[in-house]
Amino acid sequence: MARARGVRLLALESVDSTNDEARRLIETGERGPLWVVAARQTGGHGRLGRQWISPPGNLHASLVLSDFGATAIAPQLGFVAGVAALRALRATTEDVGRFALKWPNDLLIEGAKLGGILLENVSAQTGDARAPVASVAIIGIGVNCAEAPKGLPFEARALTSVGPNAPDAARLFSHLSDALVEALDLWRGGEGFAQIRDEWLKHAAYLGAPIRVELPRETIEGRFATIDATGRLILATPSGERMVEAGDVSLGPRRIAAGGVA
Ligand code: BT5
Repeated sequence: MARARGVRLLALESVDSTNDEARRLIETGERGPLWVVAARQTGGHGRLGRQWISPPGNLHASLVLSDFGATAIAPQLGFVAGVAALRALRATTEDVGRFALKWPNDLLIEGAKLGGILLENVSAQTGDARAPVASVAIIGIGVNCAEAPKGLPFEARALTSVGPNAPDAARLFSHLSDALVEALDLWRGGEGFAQIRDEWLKHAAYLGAPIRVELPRETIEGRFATIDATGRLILATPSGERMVEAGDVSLGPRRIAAGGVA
């Protein structure tokens, strides 16, 4: 289906990062829709330049997408991708309850990190004097199909933990690429974000629960109330609602141990 819609595929054995390769292609004129997929990455990364451990057998894929709508709504694409990834995981594992989406960009399996989404935007020349610059999105998706790293500060898990019928990276990708076309159709350049948001919230980890959000300069605690019409996290705190654009979420308030904060 994705191919029928004109989505092309560049499949690589190894690359530093599919997002970085996508960026280089955009810089030389690529406008998508194009998937860049690699069997392994040597310099995969997450948000804020964090490392993304990318052993062979896992899924590493980035979609180059332009003409999706106004630049301001580009952050919504992370939620579109999350919904698509969740649909693909459920379809390929016939599993209904194990997977969850963790704000803003994590894929969870039974609470452990299974994958992540890295959304980046590149300003590109259009060659049109009336609108010379356009935003091209790179939607990067990594899923631990075969192997998950150990020794992280939180638990990571691989899809193989669902059993012998777990999809390999190729099968998951074929569902994911179709699911993303469908989710983009539902989103309709932002007009359908309410439906994407509803579906995202249906599978949201920690919704209604006490959480802790680490921001660059502070950590805030409160109840995860919802996400708003633009995808910001709304935290209910004793001093009122806080809207958070980006941060790292973990469950529960910091435990207060005798004698101080644990
Ligand atoms: C993410 O970042 O979760 C987004 C990851 C996106 C990866 C894809 S793969 C295809 C494309 N090309 C790229 O170069 N990137 C994208 P963030 O929320 O910042 O989480 C990063 C953190 O997750 C790291 O600091 C580690 O703690 C942890 N981590 C690293 N590798 C992991 C893995 N394979 N599985 C689970 N957690 C991992």
